[in-house]
Amino acid sequence: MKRLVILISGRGSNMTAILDAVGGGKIAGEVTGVISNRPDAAGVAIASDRGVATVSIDHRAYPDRETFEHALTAAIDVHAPDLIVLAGFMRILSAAFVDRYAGRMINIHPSLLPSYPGLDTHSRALADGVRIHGCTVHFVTDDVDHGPIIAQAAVPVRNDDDATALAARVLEAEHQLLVAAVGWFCAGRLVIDGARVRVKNESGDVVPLIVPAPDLS
Ligand code: NHR
Ligand code: GAR
Repeated sequence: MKRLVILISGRGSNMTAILDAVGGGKIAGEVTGVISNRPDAAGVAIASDRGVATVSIDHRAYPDRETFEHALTAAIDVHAPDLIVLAGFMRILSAAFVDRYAGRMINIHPSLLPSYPGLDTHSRALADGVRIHGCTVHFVTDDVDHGPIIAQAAVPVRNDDDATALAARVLEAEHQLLVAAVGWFCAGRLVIDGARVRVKNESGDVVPLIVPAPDLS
């Protein structure tokens, strides 16, 4: 069983999707801890209700990123995780931090990277008038939102979409995509090959996911 630590900042719906998939035996792993940089994050209560160890490390209580990350590293390392999942985690991480966990930290990002890195992805996609939007799971590197891409899911942009409606459609895709990617990692199927990621034993489950999605189980 792979040991997973999930980092969150808010609602925790992606975290919950992982907990559900672990509970349902779809991921060969266990979530040993959930860490939030916001003590009031709704996801913290959800995780602790489910019996997962939670820690809040409020970045505002630290003088700089370095001391915050020092505390974060300590909280992560007690779990000796095989994989760290950024699931709606909103703090940029330094090169030193990222290097420590190279090849074992992934992020779910709400756009089809390399389009729309950073924040406010849905409003920016609508402002540009794109007709296809989506989400990406990638390995975390120093170059924010530019690490090797593991998987992507596309959703249509509809005429009457506002950012809220579009975000909701993307979020559904995120939950499916993140569970698939974490499942592949835990099954030892991901190989980083330069800028690309190969999924070993690629079959029908490794299609560019269009929502409504094929069954990934
Ligand atoms: N860190 C590194 N080094 N590399 C990545 O790829 C990272 C990362 C940290 C977070 C998630 C990312 C996203 O999916 C992520 C990827 C926050 C910001 C940001 O600007 C940017 C990208 C992401 C997350 N954060 C502000 C900051 O100053 C704070 C914003 C806030 O607190 O609301 O850190 O989009
Ligand atoms: C998700 O849409 C995730 O992709 C996004 O925040 C949301 C968190 O929702 N992440 C970022 O924007 C990272 N900057 P959740 O807490 O319900 O999983």
